[in-house]
Amino acid sequence: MTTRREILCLLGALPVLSLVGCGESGRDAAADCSPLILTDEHECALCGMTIVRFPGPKGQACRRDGRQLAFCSVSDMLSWAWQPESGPNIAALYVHNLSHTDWDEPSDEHWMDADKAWYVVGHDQQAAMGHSPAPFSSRDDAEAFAERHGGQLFEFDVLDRNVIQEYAPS
Ligand code: CU1
Ligand code: ZN
Repeated sequence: MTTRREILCLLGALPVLSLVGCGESGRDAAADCSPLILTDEHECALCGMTIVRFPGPKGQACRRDGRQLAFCSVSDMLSWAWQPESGPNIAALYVHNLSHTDWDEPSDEHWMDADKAWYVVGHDQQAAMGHSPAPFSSRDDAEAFAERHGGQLFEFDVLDRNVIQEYAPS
């Protein structure tokens, strides 16, 4: 069934489009920046792969135009967010909170604001695309994870490509 939303998306250049949130099903994204529930319909906005069949914490972005993007990994979300053209468009970034859910099958009941998380970089766990920073709301949990799996703790503000290159070279 083709919905009105999909038709608007197919039509392309209507001004109303920025409010419709093409590519995401069943919600008025402009009015609601709360995290999506990921299904096997969602493809990573950076690499295009199906998101939910792989382990590791995922990421989401809500753009100022209301569009919501999902990512196969925290790593791909950060790569997108660090592109110069992305920055001004970001209204919110979310990551799975590993203080409350697990690495292998992170639950969509446990998203948190990306900029409030502690990240472990350089641990030994594999995410969808290889290494991915592991986000925790609790610093203690991040430290416990790093004791078990290796890696160093970083806050969002100091995380960048150089940190990833240094602590988790690909
Ligand atoms: Cu991927
Ligand atoms: Zn990806």
